[in-house]
Amino acid sequence: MHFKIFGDVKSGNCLKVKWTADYLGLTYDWIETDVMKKANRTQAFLKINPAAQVPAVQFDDGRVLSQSNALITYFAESQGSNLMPAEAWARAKVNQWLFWEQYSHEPAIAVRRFKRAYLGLADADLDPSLLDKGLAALGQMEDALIGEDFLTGNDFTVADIALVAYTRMAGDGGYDLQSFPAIVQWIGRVEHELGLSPYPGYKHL
Ligand SMILES: N[C@@H](CCC(=O)N[C@@H](CS)C(=O)NCC(=O)O)C(=O)O
Repeated sequence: MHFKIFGDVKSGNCLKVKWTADYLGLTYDWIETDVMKKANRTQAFLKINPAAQVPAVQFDDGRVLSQSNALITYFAESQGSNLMPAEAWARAKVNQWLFWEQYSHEPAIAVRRFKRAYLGLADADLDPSLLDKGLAALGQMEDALIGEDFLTGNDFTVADIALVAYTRMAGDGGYDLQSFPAIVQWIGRVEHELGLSPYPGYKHL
């Protein structure tokens, strides 16, 4: 299969898709779509994704799929990869993390990062609930990772890819990862699996 990924390199949601495709050895063209420059609002892009969001993937046969976690799950399943386990309970536990990421993690950690790093807002001008919600999410991850290699146990899955995307960037959002040692070690393991260098911080992207 061959496809185009419309993505913004600053976006964890987009990088999840790139990393999964790279891990699986898929071939694609990356179409940089800078949301700060409103490249997601052009008529051409809105025909691809009327929701005006990246990531979006257009396959060579014209089919389009969006939503980062739907994309990484599709890539894994279509390739028969253990990144999405076949056994029902194991799949359910991966899905548990994927749904949780989109409701309880990304809306706090990614949003606080975006407001601080890209909109340049001061901490005093940010909704305090973003910090509380993000810290609660990190606390849940820390508890789950103590004594475990990966989020669902011994196996590396799309749950780890989805969660590492914004967790490794959490410092940009003003979250101190040093308070979460099991997360820090897990980030290193996931970066190793994906062949990534440590995240340099948004200023060095
Ligand atoms: N739930 C979506 C979220 C996608 C999303 O929020 N994309 C952002 C970049 S990270 C975007 O395109 N923002 C532009 C906009 O909404 O105008 C996913 O996981 O793919």
